[in-house]
Amino acid sequence: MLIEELDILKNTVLGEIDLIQYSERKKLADIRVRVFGKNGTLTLISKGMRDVEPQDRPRVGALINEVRNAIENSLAMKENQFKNQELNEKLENEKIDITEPAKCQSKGAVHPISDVIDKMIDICVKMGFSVVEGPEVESDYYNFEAMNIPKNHPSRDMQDTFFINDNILLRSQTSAVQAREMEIRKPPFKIICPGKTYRNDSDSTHSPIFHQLEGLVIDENVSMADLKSMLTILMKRLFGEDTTIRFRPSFFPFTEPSIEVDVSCPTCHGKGCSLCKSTGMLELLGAGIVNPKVLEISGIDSKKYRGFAFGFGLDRTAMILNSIGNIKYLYKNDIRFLDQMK
Ligand code: FA5
Repeated sequence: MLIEELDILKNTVLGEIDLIQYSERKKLADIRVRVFGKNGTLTLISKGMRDVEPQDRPRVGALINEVRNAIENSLAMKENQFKNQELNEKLENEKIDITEPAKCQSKGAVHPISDVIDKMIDICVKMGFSVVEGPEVESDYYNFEAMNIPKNHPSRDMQDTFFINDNILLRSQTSAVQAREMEIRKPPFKIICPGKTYRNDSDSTHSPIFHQLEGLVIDENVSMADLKSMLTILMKRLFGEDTTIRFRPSFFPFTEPSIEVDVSCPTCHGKGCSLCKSTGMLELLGAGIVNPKVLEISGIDSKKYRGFAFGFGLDRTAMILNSIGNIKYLYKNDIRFLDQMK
């Protein structure tokens, strides 16, 4: 009876193993549990040995061993076969084509405004300037009053300012650092301050957020000639020796006399276009001899010291250097535009 059972078990299980395909390989583990597990068929048959007549036990025992070995071998062979198949499949899928060209990581580029700031700092530091920073959220005092622009002064209209409250604002000019530095430094000194500035302005050459670079030189004998020659050297180093530069008289309450400086238009190169409003030139900066009143407000002896100051528009400098026709491109974060800056 037991011998018959063992025979049937052996034949059915071996037949089953034989039919298992690679895609069903999990079935091998099921069979192992079903036959050799705690309550597996062969385990239970082995337990039944105690009911076998003693004279039959060696024969039945040998048969149990034979069936166990046959099933074990068949399982092991199939498992081995599937393992090899799995390995081959892996090797096939992970094949590396060493002749395939490498995938290059696309590299970013320095933003045109950061590039201009770096270039300006480099030129100015070589001229002996120190670089300082000032707060973008500024008090009315440093932005206006210390710059000789009292409350209700009409020149405040020229800088349409974002006020946070009556006394706090987003700085409309880096000139705010002038008074801060004059309060803490002893003349003579030369500083520049690059940074963000804010005004309620928007067209092809004006942006509500823009960048300026302030320069301030305080010494005993400084003149308009020093300012003009310093600016000429700076601009020629920046834009090239053959750049057309135009100095015009202007007005700022904190400089007297005051000038504005223009450079040939990046789009039409002086011929006249919509960007430069047909003038052929683009206004780049304001400058002048520091008004003695400003020196006095910040505690500097205006009888002994004089100074000159300038405030570059860095966005327009970037536009000129890269022939950019609209200031908005600098703030759009358009990869196609930024890619051209590499
Ligand atoms: C001033 O801001 C003065 N503080 C400059 C100055 C400093 C004069 C020291 C004398 C002594 P103005 O408002 O003209 O001046 O601005 C200076 C430059 O900033 C402009 O020539 C222009 O290049 C740039 N600029 C002004 N407003 C904007 C704007 N909304 N968007 C982009 N650039 C601007």
